Amino acid sequence: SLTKAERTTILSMWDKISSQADAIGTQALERLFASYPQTKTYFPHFDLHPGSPHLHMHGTKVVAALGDAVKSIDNIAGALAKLSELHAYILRVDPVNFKLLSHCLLVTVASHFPADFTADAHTAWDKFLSIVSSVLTEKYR
Ligand code: HNI
Repeated sequence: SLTKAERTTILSMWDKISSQADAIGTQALERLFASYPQTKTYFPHFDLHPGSPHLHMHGTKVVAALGDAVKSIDNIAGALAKLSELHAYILRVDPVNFKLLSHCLLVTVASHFPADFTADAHTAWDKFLSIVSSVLTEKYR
């Protein structure tokens, strides 16, 4: 679980990230679909071209959900319970894909805020995203 210092790092960077939620979410998805094209199979109903309205809408939703987790950093499982059911029972996303999206989110945040993205910040975000991913995939087990 996250240390107190890691929680502080995440909370302190969140304001900046959420002020660019649309750009960060959209770019993370663009990276996901460009780098790992197999992930596109979950979105047959979306226009996945870079900058498409679907990418903007979905990217904003994903970052908003991360914001829910940040706001309930001591109870991420509770904050994301409904999303966990959605991904497990309805969307049936293979858990490997969460590592891929987490990586793309990490790279996107790093590229937007290079000065904030110290080694410690990298560790904190990596842990945070892996907790979010385990919450969203725990219903599979
Ligand atoms: Ni995910 C829908 C958040 C990982 C495929 N996803 C959502 C929604 C949110 C969300 C929020 C919108 C729910 C709603 O409308 O009620 N997804 C997240 C988060 C992560 C994540 C926070 C991990 C950090 N999702 C993934 C991954 C995949 C994925 C790894 C597959 C590659 N998600 C989907 C699909 C939908 C979805 C598919 C439905 C899209 C739609 O609107 O039809």
